[in-house]
Amino acid sequence: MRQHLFSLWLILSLAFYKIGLAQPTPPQPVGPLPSDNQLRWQHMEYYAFIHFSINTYTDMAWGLGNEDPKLFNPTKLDCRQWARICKEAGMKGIIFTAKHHSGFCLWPSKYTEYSVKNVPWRNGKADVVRELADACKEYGLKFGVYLSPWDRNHPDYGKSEYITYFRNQLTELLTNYGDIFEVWFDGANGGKLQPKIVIWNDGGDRADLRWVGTEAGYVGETNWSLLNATGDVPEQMLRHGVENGNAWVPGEVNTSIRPEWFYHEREDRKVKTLPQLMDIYYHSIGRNATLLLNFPIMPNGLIHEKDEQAVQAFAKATKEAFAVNLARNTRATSDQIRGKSAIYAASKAIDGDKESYWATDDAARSASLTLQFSKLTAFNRFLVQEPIRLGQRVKAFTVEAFVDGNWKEIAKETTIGYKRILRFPTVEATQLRLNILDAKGCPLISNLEVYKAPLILTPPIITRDQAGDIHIKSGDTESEVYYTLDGSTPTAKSNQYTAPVKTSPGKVDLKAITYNPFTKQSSVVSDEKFDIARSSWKILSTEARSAYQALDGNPATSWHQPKSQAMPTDLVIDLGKEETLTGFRYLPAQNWWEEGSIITHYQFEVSADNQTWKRVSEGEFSNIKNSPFWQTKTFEPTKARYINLRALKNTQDGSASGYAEVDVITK
Ligand code: FUL
Repeated sequence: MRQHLFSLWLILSLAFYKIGLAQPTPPQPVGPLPSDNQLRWQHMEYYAFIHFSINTYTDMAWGLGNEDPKLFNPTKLDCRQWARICKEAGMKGIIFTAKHHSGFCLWPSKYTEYSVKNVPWRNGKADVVRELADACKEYGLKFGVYLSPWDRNHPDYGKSEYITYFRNQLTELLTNYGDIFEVWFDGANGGKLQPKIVIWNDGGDRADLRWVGTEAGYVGETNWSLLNATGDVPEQMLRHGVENGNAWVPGEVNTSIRPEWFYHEREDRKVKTLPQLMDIYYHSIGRNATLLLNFPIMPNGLIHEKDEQAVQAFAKATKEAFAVNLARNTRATSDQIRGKSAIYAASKAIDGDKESYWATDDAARSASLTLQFSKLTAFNRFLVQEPIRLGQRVKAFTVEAFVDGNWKEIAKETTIGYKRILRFPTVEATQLRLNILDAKGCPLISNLEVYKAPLILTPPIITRDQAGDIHIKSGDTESEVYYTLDGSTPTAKSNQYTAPVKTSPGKVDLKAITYNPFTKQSSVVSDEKFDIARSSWKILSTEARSAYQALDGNPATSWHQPKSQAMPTDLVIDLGKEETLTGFRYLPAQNWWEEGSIITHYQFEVSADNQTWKRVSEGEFSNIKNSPFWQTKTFEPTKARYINLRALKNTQDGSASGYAEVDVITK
């Protein structure tokens, strides 16, 4: 059969050659190239992470490995609920924490006693990995596993025997649960492989995709799917890839729908808002990466309804944003067409067929393509794709709109890759032009789309300064801000924010919205609960005025301990009067890598007289390096006037710990 096709091709080519209609040769790939598995994975675009383990029951970010298995008791476990939510949200698969750092296995592994087989729940007969694999099959989702190399329970961890244990576990997961599309080997605590690089195919001996160096939900605007896949990869390279890298290692953006990966009731008010999720979408899928969005499972075994609502709203909004492709009815032209052949015409970029593409001659490194609208058209989104099976090529491009008889630049960008989506203020134009300014080979474009997405108002940001005054910042210049202090939902009839709100020194619950008076549109509600004001607090352990940046309510400003100071370091504060304390909160310096580091291990002490101290809490701020968010620690109610947050260890030995904010929780 093959031979016949070949002969047919030969005869036809010769015939065309004779009559002068020879087709140009197809463009040569510009390597490195993705494998079929990597292409399949890239097309998935959006899939879920699920974090659930023994530490769900101890309210911790990382289990210690000594938690009693009896705690594991998901009385309402329903993996079909998880799968339904993911499916309805448009996700293509689920990756599950089969074993997190505690070492507790959610399947009855033959190789350890620390698993679901030793819990009273369901008489030790449960296998959560199985239930989820089955639910995924039922809902047509792909299934993947997270298997932590770091194991805080296993006595052999760190010894060579552990490798056998780990291999055995991996074999169990990869042989007993059907098709697995991705395996996550987390790099925490120096897991033996490259940090966060995941391997996902059936026999690959190298990493197939990469962590993007942050858990905050974005990858760099410049994002090459290439890396030099040897040795340690610095964070900057994870964020941007490497233009001339020697391997195809595309980025995967992983982030949680709440601040942390595991469920904490206190985060029920911190589920990401629609504008936050939309930003994540444009900063991941819109920047040549995939999006792995996490749901924490509650102790009862279910996804919280607020998380479900958030992900549904997100699905609805992306559907609305990309509902009508305005490029479809345009005329696409270019004066640079490979061999002047119809096969590579500009129209191939808007024909809806992702296999066909507009191509230029081999020598070209820059080229332009114009879309002509049939009438004046308003738009604010531009989507562009390269046929990456022939390599990622484009290094620089601009987008222009033809407005009132002139070309106006609306975007100037770098890489494209599998998919790039640009957001810009709405323009009204009769034409749009894509100018590729530089590329690693002749430019090829497989798809162009243009949209007018509905505007979504950004909710305001609420902070409270040391004096106790509340500041509210609108997310939108044309909009007004309204707020309430009585717990009710704000509307355009509530108090309008014009200047900082003076409050009494006690606790405050402030809710606010952004409101656009022209469109009468409101944002979702921002809700901040503040503890007592810090107006009479005094820092005793240092004379430095700048230390008060840790109390100024502004997460962007921070104070670092002096570099010369040896660990442990103290931050002693006089609260001004006796309070009944039930916990404390620490927000690490947000730019910590610039000036020093942040605390990973702490002690918290309280005193009535600044003489005799009592330790009320000590431990670790797990995962703080990758997720530098608010850390909350609670303890038995204690009366005290003085507090000391002592840093025992930080992210980088020998460097100064940084504090963006320190706060207390009172009864
Ligand atoms: C991190 C882990 O330490 C977190 O707990 C979480 O699993 C995240 C996805 O990766 O490195």
